[in-house]
Amino acid sequence: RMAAQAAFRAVILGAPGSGKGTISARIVKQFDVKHISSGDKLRYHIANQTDLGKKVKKYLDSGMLVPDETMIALISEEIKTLEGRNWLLDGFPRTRAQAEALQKIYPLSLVINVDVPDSVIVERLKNRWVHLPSGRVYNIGFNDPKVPGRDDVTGELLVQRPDDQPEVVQERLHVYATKTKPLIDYYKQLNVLKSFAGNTTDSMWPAIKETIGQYLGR
Ligand code: G5P
Ligand code: MG
Repeated sequence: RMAAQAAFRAVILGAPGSGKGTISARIVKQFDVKHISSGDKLRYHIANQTDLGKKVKKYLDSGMLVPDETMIALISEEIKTLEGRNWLLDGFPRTRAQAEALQKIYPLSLVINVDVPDSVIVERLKNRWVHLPSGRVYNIGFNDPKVPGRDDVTGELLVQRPDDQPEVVQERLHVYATKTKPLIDYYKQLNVLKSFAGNTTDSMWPAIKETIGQYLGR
């Protein structure tokens, strides 16, 4: 790998609950890549009751999208702190306006599109438990915490996300289908899209790892 090689800039795209966070954690473990989850950032602000947190809470609770200007400002700031590093965005962009704003400042190396059936997603989200401060995610029967109801690293209590209630999940799937799914075509046209379909993370992971390895080496 040549020293002058440009940084790897990637996005993981997929419906709510498709496994973006889970796959991102595997990528970070395997490769020298920094992970930015827009949802984790927003939940951090909500938990800490910052001005931003107070402003965005109603959107997350109801499964609606936070306004584009707010998201573009937040994520641009985050990316700035990673100058020259390889990064992977999870949950951003989610609209055409966000995608265009990102592409203008940082043309992407790769967009990983994760395609999991809605029926599988709905079942998974019923069983999701999260450690809010870190964003660590568990699923009963898939990756159980070592001690039931407790985070593996800190031992702190796990909670269910308010937006994992079935009605809100339906709203999020609808928002994804109408606002975010069209980005698949946008990125196809830019020749950066790679799609991976399956019912489980384990079944998709080898191909995803192989693809990223082509950019970053093993
Ligand atoms: P988020 O936080 O970006 P979503 O809805 O896009 O939320 P989510 O729910 O975080 O995505 P994920 O990261 O794709 O899902 O999935 P995950 O957490 O890794 O996996 C889901 C569950 O399945 C977990 O329990 C995991 O353990 C389990 N799992 C994974 N693989 C398997 C498997 O193979 N088998 C089984 N059985 N289980 C598995 O956004 C939240 C909100 O923030 C706002 C919006 O309001 C949004 O609704 N927001 C934005 N608004 C505007 N613009 C943006 N850019 C925004 N970004 C966030
Ligand atoms: Mg996530």
